[in-house]
Amino acid sequence: MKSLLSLPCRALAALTVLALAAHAAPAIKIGFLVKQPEEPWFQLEWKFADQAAKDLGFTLVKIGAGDGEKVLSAIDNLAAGGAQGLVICTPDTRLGPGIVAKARAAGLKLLAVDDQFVGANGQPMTKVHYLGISAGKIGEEVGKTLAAEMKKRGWTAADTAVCAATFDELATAKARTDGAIASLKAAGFPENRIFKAPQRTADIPGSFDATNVLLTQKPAVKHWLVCGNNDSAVLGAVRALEGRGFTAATAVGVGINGTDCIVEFEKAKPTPFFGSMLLSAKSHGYETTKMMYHWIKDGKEPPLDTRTVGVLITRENFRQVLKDQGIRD
Ligand code: FCA
Repeated sequence: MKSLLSLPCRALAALTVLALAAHAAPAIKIGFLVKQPEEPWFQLEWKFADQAAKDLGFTLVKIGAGDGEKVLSAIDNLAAGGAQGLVICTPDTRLGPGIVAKARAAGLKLLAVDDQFVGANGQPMTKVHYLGISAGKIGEEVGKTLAAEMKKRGWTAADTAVCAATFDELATAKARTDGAIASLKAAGFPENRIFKAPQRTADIPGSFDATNVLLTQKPAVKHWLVCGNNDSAVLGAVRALEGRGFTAATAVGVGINGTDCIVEFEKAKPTPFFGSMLLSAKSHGYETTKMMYHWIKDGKEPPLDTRTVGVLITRENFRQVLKDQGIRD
């Protein structure tokens, strides 16, 4: 169909659009990349980031990237698409220097969430803006809870052992299980009855496999206390324990995240998954993207290092706490 606009008219319209575009502030676009999009924790971070995008009026680009190659190409795509910032939980913290270089070249502001970048010297990259959890303290709370539950049940140290499903290559994960072990020891639990089950992958199958190896090695233990990096770690361990006949009456596990264990709490019959330290997905999703938005829009730089806390949830209180935190209606 022939255009109704005459040529000069069309040229004028195009010029007007150009003039308007030159005056309007560029639309703000922020990427939010996570390492394990299948984990409910990350889905909730995204949900809160979406809420910030809606409230503040920016565009959010959600990207799941499980390896370095995907991360680097995601940064290229974001830059090509006009994004100005990236909030990222990297699949491998040692990619830190590469991500920083790539983001700088692409003109993207960068904020690491959950997992802090690690430099070539193996140390945390403290100059990259970061929001994460107070991992050691939250781990200590896990250990205290386990010690208290053991006492409540009247279990003796001779009959009880600790299974720590560990993922030590990730600093925040190591700090969590180290914290749990430290507070169990401080509560008087014998060190020689604390066993690590090192996970090959930081997910439920990784912990299931690692725990099964430990349970095969320690068939005489009557009661198990379980800690791990996150809910997935404890869920995998709990599934392995159940496979060997352990129940809520003979094993107790406490996770971290509080978001990946809801289905577990909703089961009619209690399982050995006793509780979880609920983290603030809202801070990690809403606040991070809000900080990034103001950094881009107003030049307001976020704090270099922000740490968030956790609160214990169990079958008894999870519904109320999730409601209070705006996670559930
Ligand atoms: C890490 C873990 C996640 C979550 C987050 C806060 O990235 O892998 O499960 O605990 O820290």
